[in-house]
Amino acid sequence: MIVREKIAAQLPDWRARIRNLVENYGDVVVDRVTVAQIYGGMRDLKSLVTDISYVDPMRGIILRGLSIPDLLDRLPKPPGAQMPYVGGLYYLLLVGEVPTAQQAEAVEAEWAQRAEVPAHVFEALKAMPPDTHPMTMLSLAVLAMQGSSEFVRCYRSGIGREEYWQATLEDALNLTARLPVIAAFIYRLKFFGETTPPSYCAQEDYGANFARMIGVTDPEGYAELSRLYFILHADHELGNVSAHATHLVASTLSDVYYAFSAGLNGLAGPLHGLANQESLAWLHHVCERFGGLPTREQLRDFVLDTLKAGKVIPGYGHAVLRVTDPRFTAQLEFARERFPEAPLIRLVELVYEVVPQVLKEQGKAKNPAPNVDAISGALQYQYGVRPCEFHTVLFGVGRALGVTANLVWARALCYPMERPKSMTTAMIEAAVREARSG
Ligand code: CMX
Repeated sequence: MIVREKIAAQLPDWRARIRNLVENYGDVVVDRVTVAQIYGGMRDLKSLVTDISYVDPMRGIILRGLSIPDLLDRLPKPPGAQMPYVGGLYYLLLVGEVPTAQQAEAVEAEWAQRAEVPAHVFEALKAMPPDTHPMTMLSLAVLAMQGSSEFVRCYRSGIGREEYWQATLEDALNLTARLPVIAAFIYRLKFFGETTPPSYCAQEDYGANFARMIGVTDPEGYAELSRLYFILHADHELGNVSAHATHLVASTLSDVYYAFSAGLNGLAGPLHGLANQESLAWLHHVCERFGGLPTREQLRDFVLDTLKAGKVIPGYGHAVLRVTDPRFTAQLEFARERFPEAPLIRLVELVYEVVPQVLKEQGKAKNPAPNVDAISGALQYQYGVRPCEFHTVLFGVGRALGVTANLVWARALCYPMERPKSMTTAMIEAAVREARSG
């Protein structure tokens, strides 16, 4: 398989670079830790490594050296499509090179061969109470596939540590192939009571398959959105909760299924992926309150009311970014082109005009600009995928691409188990006293 050969060819050099750093420069200090960072959720604490993506606070996500606009421009596209193959993005993340159309199609073909979901997964989902949240269903479905882990099988058979990544790649390809089928099934089951599993078609790419399986009235348009959506949500370096939780769990040599299920549980929090659900619900509240589009003044008052109630404005702010998220901009451009008159998209634009100003005046949020979640739900709504509780599942399907690419490389480079050290408050107070007296 092309991806495996490409990674194998790069490994000796990567391993030598890391060995050189650790053996010859292991005592070089690259960052320091402040008391504020220890108590403040480790913001900006540089203690993780990934060569797959980097969030530049002023430019946004850079994936294998490419910004979002570059990525959308340079990745190969299915014939007649505006948005690239998702398989091309996965190739880029895994291999580190922009693929040719043939290479992107090779990944798409791998997915088509691997998309069959074990029947017990659908049965497990059907057995859940009808009010189960779709993210619980997705996490459960991923965990339910753990028994099929190729890594576990190979580990038990006694393969060497340096070979672990190959079995992890198998799991990664199987998981990412099956996720669109599972997500579409969750949607059809939860919101329409349909119990027949959808099937993946080898003649269609990842985005088109998802559009057909989920069942929307404009599958061609929605296939474009799906490609864009999965690409934009794939990766955001290693420190975000879903990526880090996945990485942390996998660092114990647990497999892709255990690890990604953990990552999904982190994604399901309202400060992270669930913000897309919260954001659309918040936009609906605005419309309900004002019977449609509010004036700027009305919207400003509504924003202030939200803040006074001690709530955040979902879809705004970011732990690393200090500008408008390019993933927001890419979706806004898509929406402007396709739905210029849609009231919900006009509301998204109005919110974009009003909220940053209010957050700036309030002076708390370090970044008052929108993130990826400020528009993604509104776009889904335009295509008829309306229940906002479902939207974080879509984030999860996209996020799997980035976190599994990271897991393959973490295994390939034999990164160790994570085990940071904690301190007591008394120790930190003592450290402060010592620093002051010195
Ligand atoms: N609305 C209101 N207040 C906000 C805010 C927002 N959108 N964003 C930040 N703030 C507040 C924080 O709650 C914090 O207040 P306290 O000091 O009272 O705790 C203060 O501003 C400083 O926060 P920060 O350093 O700017 O941001 P953090 O790194 O702590 O948090 C994030 C980042 C994303 C959790 C935060 O901006 C937020 O809650 N945004 C809304 C939820 C959201 O959109 N999350 C999705 C992020 C993208 C993703 O992961 O999918």
